[in-house]
Amino acid sequence: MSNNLDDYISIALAGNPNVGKSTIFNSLTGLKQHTGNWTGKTISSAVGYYNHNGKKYKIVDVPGTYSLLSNSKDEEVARDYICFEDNDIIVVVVDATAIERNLNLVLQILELNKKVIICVNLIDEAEKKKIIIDLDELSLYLGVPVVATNARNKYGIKDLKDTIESVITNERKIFHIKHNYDSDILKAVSIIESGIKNKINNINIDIHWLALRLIDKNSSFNNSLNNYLGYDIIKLLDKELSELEEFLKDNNLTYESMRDKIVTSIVSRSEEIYNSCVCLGDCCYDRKDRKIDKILTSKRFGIPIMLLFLGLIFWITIFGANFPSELLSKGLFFIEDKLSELFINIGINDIVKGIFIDGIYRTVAWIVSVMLPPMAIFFPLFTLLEDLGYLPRIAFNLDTLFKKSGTHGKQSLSMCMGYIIL
Ligand SMILES: Nc1nc2c(ncn2[C@@H]2O[C@H](COP(=O)(O)OP(=O)(O)OP(=O)(O)O)[C@@H](O)[C@H]2O)c(=O)[nH]1
Ligand SMILES: [Mg+2]
Repeated sequence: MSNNLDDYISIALAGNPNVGKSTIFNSLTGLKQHTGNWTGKTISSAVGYYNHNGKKYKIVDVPGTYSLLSNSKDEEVARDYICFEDNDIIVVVVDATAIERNLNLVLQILELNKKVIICVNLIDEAEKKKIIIDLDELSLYLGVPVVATNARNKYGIKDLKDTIESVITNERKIFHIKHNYDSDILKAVSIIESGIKNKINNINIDIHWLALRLIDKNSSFNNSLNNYLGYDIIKLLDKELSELEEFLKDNNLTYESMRDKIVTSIVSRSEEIYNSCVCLGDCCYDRKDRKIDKILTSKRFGIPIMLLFLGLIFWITIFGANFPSELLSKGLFFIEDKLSELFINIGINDIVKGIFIDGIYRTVAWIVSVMLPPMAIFFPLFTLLEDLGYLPRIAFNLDTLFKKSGTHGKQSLSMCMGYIIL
């Protein structure tokens, strides 16, 4: 391995404490970084190296942290490393059994607008607890690739290496999804953002993120930022910061209330994403149901799918009934012949025979052989649609149309049954 560190692609392995970062680090590098079942084992950043598909990677096991916004001294090292170190990619390790809590840090790291991959570790523990995570949906919400791992038995480690490579080579794109803050935050951010744009050139940090951090007025963060930049950005932005103070005063806001708004917004977004991507036990079926429902009742596909379903049922009913109808009529008319012979043999009067055999029996035989097979086919199929819950969707799809003639969408179902009976 060459010693020139410029040759290496640098990876920061970040995440909440005790989510398996060091175990992943060891699996990737073959090293033996200290792991154990208590939090805060990694207190300084360990560095390791590995090769993959001819490329050389340098990976840093960053100490665990819950937030980039905290004032805690313990978390400063991790925060500064994640925010200011010029890494090629950040792999955020999350605990599959505590996705919602872990998403807070994920969303904060995504705001940096850097290359990020989410590694959902402890997937085996999640399986045991019947926690089902829709990784594709999670990836869509976050705009970055999501890989599932069980670092203990190295499951998913190869996939993680491949995904890191595909993001580095831009084969997999990262979509920067801006977090939706309320108008007060956005106004405050825009004041600082315009100052940064006008006064500072060649800044290697996302300006929107930087403005968000500056309205937070976190002195520990500001010190680290000034160290990183090599000048006092607060002094440079004094005009904008006084404009911000005025804005806060005019709107009865404080730095604390702004900070609360930012944190609350991230927490509720985490909850929203968690509810859409993670489910316990059987609730996944509900989500699938909702997806199918959307298609079955959509303007575009609702009516064509309905016509297809009903067309198929009518076709099976009408053509499928021919064969049993024929069989039934043959059988019943064979019985009619036998009954006629019996009536003649025992010498029953022609009028009585006419009433019972040619009248009552023949009429019932016709009705049974013509109507029973289509009904025996149509009603079970219709019941099946009802059990699948499709009939209310048909009523919903046709409701607007039927309302035009002063009736209800449900009427379409009685019309379907009436058609078959006719
Ligand atoms: N079942 C299971 N256990 C895991 C997995 N990954 C890690 N562990 C275990 O989880 C515990 C914590 O793992 P660490 O790698 O030390 O976690 P960490 O994120 O480095 O923790 P800090 O350094 O304290 O932030 C250890 O006992 C690991 O063996 C996994 O995928 N499945
Ligand atoms: Mg560790």
